[in-house]
Amino acid sequence: MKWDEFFVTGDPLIYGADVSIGLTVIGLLFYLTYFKKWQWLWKEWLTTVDHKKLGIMYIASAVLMLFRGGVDALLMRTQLAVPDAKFLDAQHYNEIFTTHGTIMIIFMAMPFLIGLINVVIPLQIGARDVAFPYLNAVSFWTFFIGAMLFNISFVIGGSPSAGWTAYMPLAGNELSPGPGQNYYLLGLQIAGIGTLLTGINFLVTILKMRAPGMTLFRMPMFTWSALITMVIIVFAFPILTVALALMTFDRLFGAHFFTLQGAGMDMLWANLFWLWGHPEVYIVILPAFGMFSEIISTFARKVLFGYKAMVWAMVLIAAYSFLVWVHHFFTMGSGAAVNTAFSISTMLIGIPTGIKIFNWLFTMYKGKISFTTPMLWALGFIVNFVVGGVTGVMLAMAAADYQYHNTYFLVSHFHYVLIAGTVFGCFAGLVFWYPKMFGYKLNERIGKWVFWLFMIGFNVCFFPQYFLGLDGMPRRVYTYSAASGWGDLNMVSTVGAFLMGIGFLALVYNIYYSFRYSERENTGDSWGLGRTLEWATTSAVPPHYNFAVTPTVEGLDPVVAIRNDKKEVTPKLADIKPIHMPDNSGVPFVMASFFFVAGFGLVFEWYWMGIVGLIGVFITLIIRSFDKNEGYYVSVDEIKETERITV
Ligand code: HEM
Ligand SMILES: [Cu+2]
Repeated sequence: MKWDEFFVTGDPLIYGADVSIGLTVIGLLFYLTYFKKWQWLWKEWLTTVDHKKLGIMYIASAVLMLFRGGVDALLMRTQLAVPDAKFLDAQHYNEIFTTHGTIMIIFMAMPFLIGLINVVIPLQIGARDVAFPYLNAVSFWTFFIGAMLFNISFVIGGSPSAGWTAYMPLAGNELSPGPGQNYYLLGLQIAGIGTLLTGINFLVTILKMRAPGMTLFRMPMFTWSALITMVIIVFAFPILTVALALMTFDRLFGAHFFTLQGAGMDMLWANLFWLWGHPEVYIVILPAFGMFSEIISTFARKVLFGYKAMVWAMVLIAAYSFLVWVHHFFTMGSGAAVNTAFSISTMLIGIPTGIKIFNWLFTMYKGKISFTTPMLWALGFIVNFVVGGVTGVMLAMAAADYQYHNTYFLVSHFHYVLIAGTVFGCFAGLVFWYPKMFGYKLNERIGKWVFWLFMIGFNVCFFPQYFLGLDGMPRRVYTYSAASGWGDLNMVSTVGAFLMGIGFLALVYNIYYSFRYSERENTGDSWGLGRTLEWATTSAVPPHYNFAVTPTVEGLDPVVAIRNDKKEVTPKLADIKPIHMPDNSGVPFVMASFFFVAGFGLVFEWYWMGIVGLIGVFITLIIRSFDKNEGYYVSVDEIKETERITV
């Protein structure tokens, strides 16, 4: 391979990216060295096993990925703003919609939610940490390294361009030669290991580590949503793992699982992909449902309406999510009987989803509502998500789907559910729990600007796309003719997209502004309305052991009971006992780095490098299994010291 094949060349946009990546790296190295931050970085972050810090790193990475995916989106919208535009060529456009979709789902939405789950769930169930803190660090680093591997594709070797769905035979060697598609396979594979481990870890954490008294039906709704999501992950991700491995064999070793020759079956990929892919869309929506439940009941100052119905609705959604995958390819020849069955199963999902919507509405009914930023996101969610859900049911009618399929109508549907559901949820959760993570709130006034810019921008961007779709504009085309008459609505849509971009910048500015100017808090219940245990820690930012004394739970919404009875939250000194905590470890970071080496080697089919990387991974596994370290105890004196400072 020659150097000019190794580095992507020939495009001014890419050279711009090269320069800015170079400058950022130099800037970071300089900052870390000049301010002597290396040791801090290693000790506090790279080797941490604390769920709160890992959560914060997940969220920070997700925001970075939101930026990358967002730039992709704006590039596409710029190209589509006017007919016959020449801003991007067809190949470049294909690459951008592929990386956009993949990054947003796998490296933005999921990590954002998993980050919030990491920060909040152990606190919400009154646990010290997750069941397997070390494994949690492995999860984070494999996700992060997988994301980085995927992300460098656009400057080194070239991006994948077969769509986030990577349909065969398009994604095969003949039609997608070169390293691009390999990046997709290996980036997702490595990150997927992390996700699967997260699934197992939180499943055990939620089932086994709840505070005394917290029965299953006393769990906060966010915890329920996380539990059910983890079950979906544990069943769905192995399918992706296997499918990716098979396609890797096809591309690297000339196997014929999905190829057109050699008795391969291209539709097998489509089935495996969506057998994972549809549950995946529920993996990224259920935690958002959970967060909105908490936020709505908090700011309406009311017990969540229909708690049990909410739980069973999520259980049903999770079960159905494995029974509907064929609705993604009604048009690919399954026949009337199969289509009918999947059409019905898909529509059934609307029932539990509708139940949840009504429960949120009834929770607010006659409530004394505070219109804080998290609550605004929740209200925006309810209105817009219904639009997404209803158009989903329209798509579920197999016969009608022949019209909508692969048009902008579909594009609009899934953005209405993914943005108004998942992204609004992530923003709501971020604002809601920000004081728990950092000890101060995000500025509410700027926060409301973010909400309105983003909400209005979102509707301006995506609502016209329903009509473009009905008018026949196909998705994944890089341009269209003036004669099509699609120019005006496309221009409107692009304006909306840039409004959302401004909304995102306002969010980033808010993070900076609040860091500088927000009032620091020392109460554990920052909003004054908290209901669940994370608001019962004595300080705004919980110490690494979370609770000085493990709380006992007597019903739903324990913090409301504490507030109403004016009970003392401060732990009684006599109850404090030494606390067992795990030690930090650098092994997960090193293991993930070896995964990167292995992945990079396989992407370029440099097998020696792949083998070196995998041997490295294996050695880190061995090292870990001989590690006799059993953690340490936080002494009673130290706990007293910490609690006195923060109370
Ligand atoms: C009321 C519930 C829903 C129904 C009935 C529904 C139905 C459908 C149908 C039938 C399709 C395929 C249409 C086609 O390709 O022609 C589809 C696509 C899609 N849906 Fe939904 N959906 C629902 C909720 C959701 C949710 C909650 C999410 C994610 C948070 C979601 C994300 C997506 C995505 C990403 C695609 C298309 C992916 C692609 O082809 O690239 N949907 N939906
Ligand atoms: Cu689906």
